[in-house]
Amino acid sequence: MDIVISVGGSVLVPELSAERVSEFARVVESIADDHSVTVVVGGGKTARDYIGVARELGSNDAMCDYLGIDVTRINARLLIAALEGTAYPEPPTSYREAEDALADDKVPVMGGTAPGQTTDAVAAVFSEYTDADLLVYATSVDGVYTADPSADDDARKLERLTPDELIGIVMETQMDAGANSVVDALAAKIIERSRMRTLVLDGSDPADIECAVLDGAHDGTEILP
Ligand code: U5P
Repeated sequence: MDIVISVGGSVLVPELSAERVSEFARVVESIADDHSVTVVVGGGKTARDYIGVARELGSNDAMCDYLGIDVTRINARLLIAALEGTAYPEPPTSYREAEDALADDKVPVMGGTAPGQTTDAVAAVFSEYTDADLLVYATSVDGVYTADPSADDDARKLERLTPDELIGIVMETQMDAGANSVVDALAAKIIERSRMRTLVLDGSDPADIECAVLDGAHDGTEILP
């Protein structure tokens, strides 16, 4: 299978720890033994901290986005370091470059590509571009809820939903730099048009990603047309 795994920055580096990044690398290597894998890494709290300061300094959203992209690539470099020769040595800055890395039998580990989106969209576009069989969002929440569970006591986790239903849920989310949503609105639109099989799951324990991909066992949300 061709698999794209989007790893939230807050999941890869809740705080900087070589042990944690190594655990993720082990899972990526295990999946890459039998599958073609691309990893897209987010910016996490560090990106949001930098964006917050830049905003205070008067930077506009696009400028903040560039700062966020730089942080996603720094996080990607940590995973590349842990993957040693398995990974392409640089975070690809374009989909074409990531595709070339795959053709070379390397695992591309990329961050952001362009302002106005998050790495959720990067993972969705690359999945579409390469006709991936499975797109996995390993996030800090354990699935897609009917509403924001931190704001709404009636929010329910969904085991399965259609891309159209996902769009309905995420369309309310703001698109400003550093925004947090289970999956950004652009990613949801791309998942819809490409009709891609997508999983959203809690990535706090990297072994859960391995189980989901290799055994199909997970407690998250499956998005199926
Ligand atoms: N970002 C972009 N374009 C990308 C990826 C990320 O502008 O292709 C910026 C956004 O401001 C985003 C931040 O909120 O970097 C951190 O990425 P993420 O952790 O939200 O995916």
